[in-house]
Amino acid sequence: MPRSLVVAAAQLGPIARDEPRSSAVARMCAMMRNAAASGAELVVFPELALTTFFPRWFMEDQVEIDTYFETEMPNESVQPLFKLAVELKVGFYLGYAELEHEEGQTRRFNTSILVDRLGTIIGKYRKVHLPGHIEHEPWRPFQHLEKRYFKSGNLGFPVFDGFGGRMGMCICNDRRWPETFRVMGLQGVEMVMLGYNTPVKYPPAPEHDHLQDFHNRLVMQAGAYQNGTWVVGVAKAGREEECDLIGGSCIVAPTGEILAQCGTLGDEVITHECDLDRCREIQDNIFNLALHREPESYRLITETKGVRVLA
Ligand code: CDV
Repeated sequence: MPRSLVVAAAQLGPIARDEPRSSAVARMCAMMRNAAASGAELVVFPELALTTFFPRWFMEDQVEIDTYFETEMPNESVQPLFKLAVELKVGFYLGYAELEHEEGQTRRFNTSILVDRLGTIIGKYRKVHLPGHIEHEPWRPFQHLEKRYFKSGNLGFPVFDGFGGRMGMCICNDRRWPETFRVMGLQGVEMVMLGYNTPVKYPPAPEHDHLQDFHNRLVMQAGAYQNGTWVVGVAKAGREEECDLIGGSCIVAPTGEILAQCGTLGDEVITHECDLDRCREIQDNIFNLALHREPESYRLITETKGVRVLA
């Protein structure tokens, strides 16, 4: 008997700056219904799915900044999504901005949660790789201030038992780093869910703008294959407040093949029946980590942050 999991990638089109959370949640509920009608047991939504991608604006007023954050989860705004999930018996991955009071400090993270089919939060991840800059850089056509508004995640890359398999999460820029997938691969991950907001334009290197979709697929397919895991990557797409975001949400097999992909830049649901046992094809063979890895030769990876010329 294959260990089958029908997963849905629920891509969101743009969310306006003044669009209330109730509207974003209603759009996600509609997609969840659609996914459930196609047999989905798990729905993956994008990064920062409740609001517009606010790090594109420089803000100094902390009260204004905090309007984009959630102080508890679930809360009143997202309650309809949790309620519907229980009704439909569908789990979900959701990205949001988290404001947390911990150890006497207020901290802000770019977070995702995994909710099971009973509406219980069974996993939390906080984005580790924060792209962009801290200060206002007026030369840019739009800002990318994740380093200003968030702290780097303090939970590592945990993997959770759920949906009949080993489930992992990461967020947007994390997918570009092989370390992200390998740390989860070393915990036997079988499905990595990730949401992203990726502008078509990358102002520091505009010569790469035409490669954005290619790089998106490249890193997700490599992460899947090199760790023998399913990858479900989900965009917030389209023209959001004058900023074009790529789409290309997709479901990638452990072989690195894309088996389903969105074709629009709007709200769109795709599904695929994933056999989690297919991870064995890769994890027991070409990437049998226990058999073939040579960690002694990789010590530099954890000893050094930047480039160190050895000789
Ligand atoms: N939200 C992101 O993390 N976006 C980055 C962009 C800025 C390069 C990404 O890696 O897609």
